[in-house]
Amino acid sequence: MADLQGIADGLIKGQAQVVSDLVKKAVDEGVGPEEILTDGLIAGMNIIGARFKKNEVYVPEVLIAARAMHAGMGILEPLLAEAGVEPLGKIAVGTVKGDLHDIGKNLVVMMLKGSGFNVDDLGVDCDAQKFIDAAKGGAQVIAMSALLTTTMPAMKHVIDNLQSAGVSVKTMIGGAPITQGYADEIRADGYAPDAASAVDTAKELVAAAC
Ligand code: B1M
Repeated sequence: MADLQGIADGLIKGQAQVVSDLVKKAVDEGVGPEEILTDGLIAGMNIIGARFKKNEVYVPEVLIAARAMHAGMGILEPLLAEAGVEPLGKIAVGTVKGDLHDIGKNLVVMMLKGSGFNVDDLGVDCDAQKFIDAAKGGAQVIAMSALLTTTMPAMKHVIDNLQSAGVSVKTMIGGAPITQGYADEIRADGYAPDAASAVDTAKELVAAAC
């Protein structure tokens, strides 16, 4: 029987091999990739996040847990992407300058790919020029992720720079400290609180861009 709690526990303990084996086993048993992601990997990472906040675990433990998360995500990514049929549009996704938190961004990328978008994953620590180049390269939507309150202003910087470069592109933002109010304040075209709703927002923005 699929052991989603075991996946969460393995992630909390930073046991990449255990996580990888249990994710493979759950897939083989026919559990949907989204269920494995939500009830196994994300459930475990949420607990690590809460413990990190209470200083019960520190950066090294969190990093090891993040590696275990990546090990599991590596197995799920092609399965989530399989659902895609023809590209719904082109979207460039990255974390903003100074922000190295890429787990949420990678989830957004996976969900977008899984929903049929052509995704240009720009990675982490992206400066404004990188987003501008992606827009000039044909992305219809620029999607930015930030996890730190200190890196949120970089989103406004990108939007201002896109405008002054005269590039016409839709922008969307997300990440734990981001709100709809902040999106409105910096004139982002869209905001999504999680990776699943990022897909809906991206669809709306692509439709509006056409
Ligand atoms: Co960092 N960190 N971290 N960290 N870290 C947080 C974010 C923090 C809240 C922890 C805390 O204090 N409680 C805190 C930020 C405080 C603040 O600014 N308010 C913090 C800090 C302070 C730091 C450092 C400064 C610590 C230090 O060095 N002293 C440092 C900064 C590094 C840097 O970026 N320059 C740092 C470092 C790290 C690690 C490297 C150790 C590691 C990152 C590993 C990695 O990503 N490869 C790490 C981690 C793992 C976390 C926590 C524990 C977990 C983040 C995570 O991956 N969550 C986090 C605490 C927490 O969140 N409880 C914390 C799971 C992930 C699925 O959620 O990314 O929110 P999230 O993504 C969600 C949504 O936000 C949304 O979709 C996802 C779910 O569906 N979403 C989008 C995200 N992007 C989106 C984009 C969209 C739409 C939706 O559209 C474009």
